[in-house]
Amino acid sequence: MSKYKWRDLVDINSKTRSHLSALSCIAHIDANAFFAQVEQIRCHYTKDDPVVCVQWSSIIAVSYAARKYGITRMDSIGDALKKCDKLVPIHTAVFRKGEDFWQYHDGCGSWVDDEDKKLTPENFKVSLDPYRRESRKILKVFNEWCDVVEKASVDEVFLDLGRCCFSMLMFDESVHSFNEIRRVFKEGEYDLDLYLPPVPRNLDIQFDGNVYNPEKRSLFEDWDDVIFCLASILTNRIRSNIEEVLGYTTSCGIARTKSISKLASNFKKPAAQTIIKNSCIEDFLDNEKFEITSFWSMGGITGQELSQLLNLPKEKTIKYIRDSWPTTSDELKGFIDTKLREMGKDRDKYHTIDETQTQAIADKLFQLVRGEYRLSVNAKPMVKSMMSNKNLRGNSCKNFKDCIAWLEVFSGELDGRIRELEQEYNRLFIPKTIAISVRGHKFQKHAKSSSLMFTGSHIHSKDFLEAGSRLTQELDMKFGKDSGYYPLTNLNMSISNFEILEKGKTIVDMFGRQAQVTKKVEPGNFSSVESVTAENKESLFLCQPCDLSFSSEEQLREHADYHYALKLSESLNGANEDSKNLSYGERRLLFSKRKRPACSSSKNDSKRVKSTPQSDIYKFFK
Ligand code: DCP
Ligand code: CA
Repeated sequence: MSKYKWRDLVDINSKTRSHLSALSCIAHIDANAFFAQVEQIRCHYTKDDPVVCVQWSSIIAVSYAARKYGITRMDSIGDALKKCDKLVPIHTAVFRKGEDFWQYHDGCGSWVDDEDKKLTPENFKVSLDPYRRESRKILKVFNEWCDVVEKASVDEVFLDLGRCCFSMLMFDESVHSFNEIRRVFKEGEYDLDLYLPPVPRNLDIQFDGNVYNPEKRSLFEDWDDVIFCLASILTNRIRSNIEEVLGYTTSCGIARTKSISKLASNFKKPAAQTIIKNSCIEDFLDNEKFEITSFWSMGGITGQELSQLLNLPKEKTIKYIRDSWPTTSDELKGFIDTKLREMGKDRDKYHTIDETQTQAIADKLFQLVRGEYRLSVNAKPMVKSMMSNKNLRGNSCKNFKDCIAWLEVFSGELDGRIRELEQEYNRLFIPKTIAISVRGHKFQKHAKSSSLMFTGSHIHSKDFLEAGSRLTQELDMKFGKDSGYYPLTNLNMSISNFEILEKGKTIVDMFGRQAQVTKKVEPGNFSSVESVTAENKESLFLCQPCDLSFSSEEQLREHADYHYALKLSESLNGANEDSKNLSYGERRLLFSKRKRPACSSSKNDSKRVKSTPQSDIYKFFK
């Protein structure tokens, strides 16, 4: 018999609960040497050409071909050229002081002898726009394959593969080994609290990638391994798709939590995937020289302070924590509380830990060291503000006129980033506030902000430039004569307080509570905007077929899960004409003679709903 229950399996099909299921399955996928790959592909080099991406004289990304020469990000471009004379350095795109657009200047850079071809920070500003563009293209491919994707940074994502694996296990006709569990599920002969049947022998599926398995455990001990195997097949397809369409290689980790999958994707690079079976988590954490500080979020000062507080040894800290506090996180919390109390006044030197957080810290640590720290895969929060910033060197900003030349650059960059957001979300983004901040050469800071006014349907770089120049002039008049002001050492422009206007017709509030959303509006006619504030937003969480409203997005999503489960059940058992899970089109297709009014509300039992099979729509849904 399996050690997992039907509930564990059914839960991985839920968008909200999958990460909490004992059968959860998460992938972390990270592009290899990302900026270097972008430049390699843009300039038509091959993967064997030792490309490095350069910013001024620093290397910011090293292709795997260049890594073979021992080149790292720590090397200056001069040092790297000494290690490999065939090196292909490519500078990032740059804005020129006084221009509001970025450009590549291929063949130019600090390593070129010709003085006219050097790109200097005095006259240029780096643009990362090309990498964000490529990142968006990659993200689009992920979204085509998986409906729970979190963009973790410019070149990495987490995927919650629960739903995809569930559907491969139950419905994928190219997978043959699971007839029995499919039959039981299809006929509804299961109880959520019962254990799953044993995994069939002689499975006809194989892991794609490297299964981390130093102890030579059986590959398919239980259903978790089956799920991970299906996941590995899927991520291999997704990654191949990205490589075919866009050219980028990636590395992938598959495990039951985000933190373990991230360690796994980093384990073997480039173009590889590593699977950490649940039974191998401790082997992986203990044998591969990971420390508590290896976990994302534990790398900085938090990890250091915790190491001191818990008197951790120099090595094998993960195992040490697991063995020292073996049963519950309460023991760990007790230990931390006692230590903090004992420390008395000295406690102030711990910046990241105070007694209100010890429960949360203890829980997190206790779970992390066991590969049980379960975070959900979430869409990234909406940006709340944007900044274009320049650290200024020497005399590159010695008067008001120079400031305006940099403001041109900032306006162009912010304009480009607003356009990016608009494309990504198919909305109009209108920042309502603009701020300018400066740092003089004696490092005093001054800032000024105002509301942003503009005419026309879109906000443009000239609007940023106008408003920014006004603020900069005010600062100049007030402080410009001070001895510590010019030349400035930093200047930046930021925009915030976005109003987000819908262009399309969808009424779904895609941003949750994070931003103010304004419904349907014609560009140019902002006065008739209907604002949806937190108070009246409740009506947005509406299930139209049921005519039920919910007080939170979370509740609505759970309700949607119920619909999904019902739909799945009906797809297997046949649907009633009054099913609220059929769209108008599906209903017409299946029951075309009579029309029905919108469904009435019914009691929803979270268990399987019995429905009289009226029409076998199994095939239809598939
Ligand atoms: N980056 C940067 N400066 C840093 C770290 C990263 O400019 N100190 C940029 C360049 C990288 C990109 O971010 O290409 C992604 O960072 P990663 O840490 O993922 O590194 P790479 O993708 O370059 O390499 P790897 O294959 O090891 O992931
Ligand atoms: Ca990377």
